[in-house]
Amino acid sequence: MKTYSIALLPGDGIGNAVTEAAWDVLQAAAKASDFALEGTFFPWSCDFYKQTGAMMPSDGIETLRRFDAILLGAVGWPAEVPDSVSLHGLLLPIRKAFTQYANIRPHRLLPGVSGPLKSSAFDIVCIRENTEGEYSGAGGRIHQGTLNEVAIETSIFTWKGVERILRFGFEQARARNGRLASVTKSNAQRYSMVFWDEITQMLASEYSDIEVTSYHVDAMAARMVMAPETLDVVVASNLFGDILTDLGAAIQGGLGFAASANINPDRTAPSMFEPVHGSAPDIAHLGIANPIAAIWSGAMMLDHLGEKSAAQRIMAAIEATTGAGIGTIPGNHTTQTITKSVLQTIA
Ligand code: GGG
Repeated sequence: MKTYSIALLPGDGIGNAVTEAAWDVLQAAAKASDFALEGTFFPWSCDFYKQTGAMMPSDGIETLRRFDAILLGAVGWPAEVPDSVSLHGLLLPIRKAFTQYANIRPHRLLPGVSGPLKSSAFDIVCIRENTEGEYSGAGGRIHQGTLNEVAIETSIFTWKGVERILRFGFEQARARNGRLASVTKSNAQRYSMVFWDEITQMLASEYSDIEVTSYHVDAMAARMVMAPETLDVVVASNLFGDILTDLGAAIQGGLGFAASANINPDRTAPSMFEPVHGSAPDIAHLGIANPIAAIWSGAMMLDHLGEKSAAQRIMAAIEATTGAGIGTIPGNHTTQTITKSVLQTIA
């Protein structure tokens, strides 16, 4: 029987409950489709940081490299570890080390979920650049703690990095409805974002079958609210993609429904799958975290591993669950009830 080895990193807060839920569903889908998933749990988190002084061991990246994929919950416990430490200590290094340069985030309404917009007929895939740009980590502070303090955070945009994410976006558009929206702020940011626009134009002539529109990020934010049905594939830098996909999550009913895949398209290292949401300390011990985003991310993992019918089986079970009104309104159902409903439909 084909067996996939999966690294499980639940992380912090609700990451634990939603990863457990997603793992139960993935196991059920694997069983129903005649393959196996072998999970190895890693306790790398803010708790781990408090015990060891690091978010993961020094050989953490090499340890993860041997897995077929990584399933991650959420990272962050700001009351005890600064978010800048936890994010740069676990999530961002994994994305960079494994060249997971494409972060895919689907935004559509699941059956039974009412979003906040009048328009419900949207189906957007945001492609967020995931390894450089504004989250490169290049910068520093001098004269810290004095009135002469200076802080610099430099965005890094490389030809290679920009071209490959745009190509990925063009290919996604080709596989979908043939429309690509490229997002920058090239009126204000006249170096990096003009560079991005120029590479978009260069590729547009190569992908003449794709309808390409360039938007400024502020205009895109408005469009995602006012006319989301006009969008198909949206490609953006690391920071802009991060922000726009929280907006995407909002229009699809909330962060409990927003799934994501950090993909290494060349398959030279494992890809990582995680819900868009964070650790949600405010509800972490209430048992009401919505596991649907994590389960959907798990379905994206199976799709990436080539187990398409198992992935579709999970999506059908999610849709049957929300279609029956389970998990559609925050706090109305427990994590356990929602998971049980998805599991019942898969079996
Ligand atoms: N689900 C992963 C998680 O904890 N996300 C919180 C977050 O702020 N992530 C930042 C990012 O996606 O770059």
